[in-house]
Amino acid sequence: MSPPHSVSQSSQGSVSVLGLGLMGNALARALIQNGWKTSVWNRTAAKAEPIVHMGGILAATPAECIQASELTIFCLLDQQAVHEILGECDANCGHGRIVVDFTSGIVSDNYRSQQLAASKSFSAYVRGAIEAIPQSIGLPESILYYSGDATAFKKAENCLKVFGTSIYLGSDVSLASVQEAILGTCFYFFGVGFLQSIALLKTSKLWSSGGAENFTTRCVIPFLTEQLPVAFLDMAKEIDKEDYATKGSVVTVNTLASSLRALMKFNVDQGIPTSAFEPMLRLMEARAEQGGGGDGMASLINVFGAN
Ligand code: FVH
Repeated sequence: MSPPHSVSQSSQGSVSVLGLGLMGNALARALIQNGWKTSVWNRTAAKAEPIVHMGGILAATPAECIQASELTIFCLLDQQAVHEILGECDANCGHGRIVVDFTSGIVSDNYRSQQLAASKSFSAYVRGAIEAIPQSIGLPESILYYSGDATAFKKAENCLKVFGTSIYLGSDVSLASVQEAILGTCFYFFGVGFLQSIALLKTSKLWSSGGAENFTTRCVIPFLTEQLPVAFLDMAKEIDKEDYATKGSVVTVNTLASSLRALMKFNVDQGIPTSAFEPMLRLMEARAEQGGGGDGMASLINVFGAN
């Protein structure tokens, strides 16, 4: 019996995926479903079984996987894994091939990976950053940022578009990592705020009316999509202008700190820990110590020392 999407049905070129964790798996699936002849390698070979069942070709070693295609995709846990794999390849392994690396890492890791890829004869190293969850790979809402050699990105773009919407940031290979870190920072802080609010909901008399999903749909999503964008855009404009004077129309840091303390008290009263609030309170106190208690919330940017 043929697998649902057999390799013989491949209508596009060939591509290799190294790393079949949650995200690598989603990438390999999208490639196979879009007709790409897909070779795969994973340290734990058993994880490749569903992909092989769909028509993926299992390589025995990273080098064998890389050499099966002109385009290599890395989607590994961390840059150390990328360095280990590239380090073990022979000097000609990547000859004329492009590598697109979706593995998270810091700026210096990317330069190291770029260097290592060049030393293994890859023609270019492109860094990709995925702003999506594995389940949304393949949808246009899935945004993927790229940085590195522009010609290589152009060549790979026809393949990369199967993952979602591609945005090229520029030739410095680290730009996609920076973008990933910036949006990741937003995600984790929104995440903690969301979970804190649901914890509060669960202790309250509102909890009976339909659970977290209902509350999220009715209240949290409209708040995030309709109210927060206005407030955040206003703050962004103030940061660009470096003008934080409230002119009587914007709430001050001192007032916000007072509201925040009241909110913390409310949470404590409901039996919910408030450690997640403390960094924000410390920022406000530090701004007040700088003499900026009468400025707007955007002025807290000065406390980060990112001027
Ligand atoms: N999942 C997501 O939503 C996020 C979206 C934003 C970007 N991240 C980054 O993508 C990289 C991969 O993430 P993942 O979700 O696929 O991660 P895991 O499911 O944990 O899979 C990790 C794979 O890496 C392999 N691996 C780990 N260490 C090594 C090593 N030393 N040598 C070779 N392979 C290694 C691991 O293999 P195995 O454990 O199955 O044998 C998995 O294939 C990541 O950078 C995110 O930050 C995803």
